[in-house]
Amino acid sequence: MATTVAAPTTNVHLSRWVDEMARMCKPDRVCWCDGSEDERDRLIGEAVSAGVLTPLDHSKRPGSYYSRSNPNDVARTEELTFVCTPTREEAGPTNNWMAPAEMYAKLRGLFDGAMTGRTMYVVPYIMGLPDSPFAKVGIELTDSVYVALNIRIMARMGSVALQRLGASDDFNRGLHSVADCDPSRRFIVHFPQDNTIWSVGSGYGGNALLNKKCLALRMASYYARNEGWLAEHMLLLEATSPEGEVRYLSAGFPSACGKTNLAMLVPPPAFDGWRIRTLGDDIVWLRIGEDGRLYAANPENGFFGVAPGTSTATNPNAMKMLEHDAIFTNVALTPDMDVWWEGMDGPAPERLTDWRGRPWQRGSAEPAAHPNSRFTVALDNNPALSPFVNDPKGVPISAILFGGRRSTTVPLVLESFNWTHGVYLAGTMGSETTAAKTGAVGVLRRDPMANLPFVGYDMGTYLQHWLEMGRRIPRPPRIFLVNWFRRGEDGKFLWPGFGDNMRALQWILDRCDGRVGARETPVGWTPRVSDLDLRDLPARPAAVEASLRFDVDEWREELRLQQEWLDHLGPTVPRALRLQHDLLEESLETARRVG
Ligand code: OXD
Ligand code: MN
Repeated sequence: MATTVAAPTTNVHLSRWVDEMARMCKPDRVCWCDGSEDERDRLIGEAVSAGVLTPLDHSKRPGSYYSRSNPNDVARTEELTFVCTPTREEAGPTNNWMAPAEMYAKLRGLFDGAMTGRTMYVVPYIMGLPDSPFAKVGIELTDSVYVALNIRIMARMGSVALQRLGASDDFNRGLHSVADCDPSRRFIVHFPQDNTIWSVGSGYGGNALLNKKCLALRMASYYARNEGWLAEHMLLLEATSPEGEVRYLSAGFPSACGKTNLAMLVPPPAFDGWRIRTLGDDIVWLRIGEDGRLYAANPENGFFGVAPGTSTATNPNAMKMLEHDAIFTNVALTPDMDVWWEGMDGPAPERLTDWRGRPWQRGSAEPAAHPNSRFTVALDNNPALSPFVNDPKGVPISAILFGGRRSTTVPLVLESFNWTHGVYLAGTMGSETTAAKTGAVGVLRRDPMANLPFVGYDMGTYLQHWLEMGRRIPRPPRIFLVNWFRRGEDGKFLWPGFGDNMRALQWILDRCDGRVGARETPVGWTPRVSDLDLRDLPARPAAVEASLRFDVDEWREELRLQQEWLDHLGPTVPRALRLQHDLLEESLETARRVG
């Protein structure tokens, strides 16, 4: 039976629930987290003694630690993630579903005694700013000190959350146990009606930091629909022109498709005077402001980013923010206790310890860092953080970008004709899968708004909600598709990407202000080569031309796949999107006939 340390709260709803969960999980100890610096040091001490964290060389990376996970537990497991609404229809065809009572019974069996011999950490946190009326309070009970330390970075954690909660019963009840980390007993389960999340059998961030994907996206999207706002899988950035004009963009890309890099973009030398600052790299909550514009806020307090591919060339701001107080998970270790990953600056060291703890030599066929290895750092570490990240009402956005990994078909940038067309393009968007989820990599799958794994209710209803939001926003942002990943016939990327994406951002911002031309294609507006500022671009003009190309035959096939996708989503797909599909099909047929 747990020895419960006196709860630092008079909130009876909270203390009763913690007692009830402790009776089921039977930890040896219950530890209430207050978020203080002393506590951080104590938890790190516990994690180091338990071998969960290894200190890096603090003369090279002060305050930074290394963690290696169970090799069976390195990514989100979508096939084991459930939304348990009272009816299957409410969860829809894109979520796994089980009746809530049946799922609770199954999970109670797995949680029963799961924390014996362990500590249950009570981790109170706030998603959003503590003084924002829109913030949500959650409490995660976890037997993982790694999870407690990561939430401490990713959210406002500790007493601040208990203060905000007061005596209220309105908090997300998160229960998490790594248990025996067996994939056959792994479940990540959302009960939206109960504001409850239970996750068992995994310590991986996306499965176990319940504040992030589970609360701030799946549960939040469910509440957002009822309350008239949007919870989206998007980065948020601020662009300041040489003339001092400040504009904000949000962008939805699937996991491991460059959100962190775009959010931290450093413009190329030809864009002297432009400045990009970051507000977030993964989640935004969008609300209609009093002035009729759409306002975006990042509810997180940190970055949980993909390490491989991050370098001074691709993301200098990220490299700077990783210099201190970071947790690295499943990267490789150098002999002098520093970190390394594929794509980092310079050649690979001669010898490393790989992410599984095995000796590794340069030239080895296997990567030294896991492709989904991660870093966790506070927002404040970012040298180019926008101060408006702390504005509780958020920032007004001029444009929303959506993008996936598409080797063919989708041009570098495509502006939608209007909101409904934008919702169609985003709602039928496809992307080639990455290592951020378990399963095959490089398979084309439809990923509406890059939010497929994170919409906590029926997808057709979600698309209807997007359409309705458009009607309600008096001054809506424009919607664009972008694709940095199109390849030429030689298989090489046509567009250099990274800092040079500034060229596409500038066109997007100029389009919002009606300052630049475009070419109308049957599926949207694209820039002509002459509409882009290509000074000093390290790419051949022919490659740029090819990256912008619209191809009737590719789009006919795309429309066919989009139709299949809408059919798969079923009867709740809004009629306006069906009609939009037919209109695009007709326009393509005309284009094909006319040539
Ligand atoms: C993430 C993800 O970790 O999308 O952000 O998987
Ligand atoms: Mn993500």
